[in-house]
Amino acid sequence: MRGAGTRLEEEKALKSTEGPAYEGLSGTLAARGVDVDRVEGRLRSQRLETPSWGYGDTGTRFAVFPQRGVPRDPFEKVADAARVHGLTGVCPTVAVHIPWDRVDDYGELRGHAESLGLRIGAVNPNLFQEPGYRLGSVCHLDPDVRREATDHLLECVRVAGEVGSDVLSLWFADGTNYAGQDSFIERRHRMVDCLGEVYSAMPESMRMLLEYKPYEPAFYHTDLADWGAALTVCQKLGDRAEVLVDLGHHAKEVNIEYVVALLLDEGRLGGFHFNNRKYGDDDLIVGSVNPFELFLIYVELVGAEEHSETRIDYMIDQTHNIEPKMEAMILSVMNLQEAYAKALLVDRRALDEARRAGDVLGAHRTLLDAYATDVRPLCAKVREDLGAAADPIAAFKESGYAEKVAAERGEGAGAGWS
Ligand code: AOS
Ligand code: ZN
Ligand code: ZN
Ligand code: ZN
Repeated sequence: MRGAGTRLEEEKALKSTEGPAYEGLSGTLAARGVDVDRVEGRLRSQRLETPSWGYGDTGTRFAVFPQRGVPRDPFEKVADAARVHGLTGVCPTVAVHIPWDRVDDYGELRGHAESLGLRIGAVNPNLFQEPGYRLGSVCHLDPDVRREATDHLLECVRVAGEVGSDVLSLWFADGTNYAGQDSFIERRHRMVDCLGEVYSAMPESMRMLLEYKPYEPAFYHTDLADWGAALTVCQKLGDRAEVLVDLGHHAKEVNIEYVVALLLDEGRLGGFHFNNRKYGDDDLIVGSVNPFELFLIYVELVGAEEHSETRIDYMIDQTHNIEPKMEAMILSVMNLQEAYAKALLVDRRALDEARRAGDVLGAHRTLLDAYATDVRPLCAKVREDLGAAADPIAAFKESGYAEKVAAERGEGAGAGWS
């Protein structure tokens, strides 16, 4: 029992902004030549967008396990997202999905969000649920189906205007299941035509993000299978079309941090869908399987931040099937804060010197030194400075919010996913 008590106290100290943990860390960092104020400033300016669909009941094709207290409508999803922002301090926007978040009055949804200190972020169309899309949406061989798909995208451009968003975030389930089923190239031309129409309809201030995925739901080929397919379509559309990287959307061996660096260098990295996976597009909590990969992605992002101001939308794309949804979201946000913090601690000068000297392992160890730093007290301090919670999960549990909404909402409703 005594051991457990001590461990709990240690845990508590690590998450507290007072006492030896924070003092010790900031002292050590300062001794290492880190400008702690600057790092904290960067951490305070981090922005992460949470997805409305991550708050509702989702599932796999095998089952959906309903949880008490999940939101019954888009207004309640926004309320949960606002609570996550209140606890973490860095999630001021929530992505919406049409039709799952379709409402009669988008101005009202916007007003509701703003009254809770939140804004609506990316608008995500849905071109994968309707029976008419069996053979594709914007790539379908039938012009009537393509018309319907394009009209839905145009509807989402209008919705974005009404909710005050400037991002249209597109993912297509389009693809084929059998070799020979359709022409790769004709399908690509159909997509470019439809997207060209949508791009022209977007106001100057709006950006289009194109998300790629190698497989699923299509099993033979996907029409935007990888970063190259997405990038070249963006280049055809114009400067305001950029690539979105979802961490679950790569073949197993793909070096995602390299893809990130490459898109940054092309000036076409538009955004992320953060999540984590073990096998497929698992949409698990960010950093739960491969935190080192997440850190390495942030190392590239921090490197680029030094000399460019390009806008990147950092979004979470998760579906929580067995875990409590808000706690899962909060943990993802904390893991993203920690990954960013560690990347900010990389000794860039030492890294550069080691690279120039051809010191392979010196360079590698420079990254390991930053990664091995326990940044939790630093992140807790930053959250507290933002008026959020030093320990957001404990604060969430103590607040009784989950019990309160469970009583109010009862069984809730699905995110729209089935
Ligand atoms: C699907 O696999 C993609 O990750 C989508 O970005 C997303 O999960 C879906 O569009 C929900 O809106
Ligand atoms: Zn995604
Ligand atoms: Zn996905
Ligand atoms: Zn995913």
